[in-house]
Amino acid sequence: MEKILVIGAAGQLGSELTKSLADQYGAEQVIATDLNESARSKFDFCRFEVLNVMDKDGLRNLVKNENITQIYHLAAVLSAVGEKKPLFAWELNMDSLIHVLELAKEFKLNKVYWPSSIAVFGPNTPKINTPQYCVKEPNTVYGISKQAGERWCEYYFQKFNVDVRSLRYPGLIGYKSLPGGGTTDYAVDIYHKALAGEKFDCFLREDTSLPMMYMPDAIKATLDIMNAPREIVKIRSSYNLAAMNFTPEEIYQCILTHIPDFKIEYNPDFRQAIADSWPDSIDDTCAREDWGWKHDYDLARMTKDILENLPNFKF
Ligand code: AKB
Repeated sequence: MEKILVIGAAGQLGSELTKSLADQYGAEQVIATDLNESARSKFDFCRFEVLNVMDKDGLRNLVKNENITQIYHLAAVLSAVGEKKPLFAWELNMDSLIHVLELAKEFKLNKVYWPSSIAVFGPNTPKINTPQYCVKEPNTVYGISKQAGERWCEYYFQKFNVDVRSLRYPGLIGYKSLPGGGTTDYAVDIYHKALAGEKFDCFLREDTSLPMMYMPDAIKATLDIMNAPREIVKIRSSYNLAAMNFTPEEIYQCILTHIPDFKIEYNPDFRQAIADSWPDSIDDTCAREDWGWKHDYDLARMTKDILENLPNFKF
């Protein structure tokens, strides 16, 4: 029987993924962990433990004592915060991954999931329909850590037979938790401001196109790749993954069709340079062909869903 450990469970992805894992494997088979005790209230449906992923011994004890068979390692410092605290971001993102891969090797875990990002791409990457294999050269610490992490994942798979699987997420948009520290987060905040009847101050230029994905699609992709038979997961660094691309002006116009008096102002800050170094759109043919990836949500469908559901959601 599988026993699942989710690290960084209270984050934007983890909050929703942990529930799906509890639904799939049974609540008693899932342990959610996070740095902060205050996250406990989010996990009334499964066990919760406070865990600092940098606490190598604490992590090892949990894996050993609980007979963990799969780890979802979601803890990371994202792009915008990473630029403010580069050495901290590098240390946390890299050391924690190595701890997890080492434990997977030592305890012969069945599977490991680790998210990568479109941040692995950089200014010399082809911007339109960015291919799976191309020049990367990321210029953010977050991107550098994700690129190095991808190489480590492939290395542990090749050398030590660790079954690690990974996706290069685009900007993830969900309404069930607030994001923190990313460049694509504007596309979450904008819905909160629109529903609060406030003007939105956008930190990116109106014409900045970025790859994005609605959270239900991200959860589906994660479960699909983790449930896929080992032999069809051919890429062991990380798969390109795509759903939609839009600019701040396009998401604004889409919200306007529901909330006609919503106002926006553009005041680009340091995050513009980060966004400018990332692709406009992603070619995810490998994910579609290898394990049957298919997205459900475009901008219009996502916007309708968020505007209908966000007002009823309690944080
Ligand atoms: C960020 O903006 O840093 C993240 C990402 C694209 O990985 N959402």
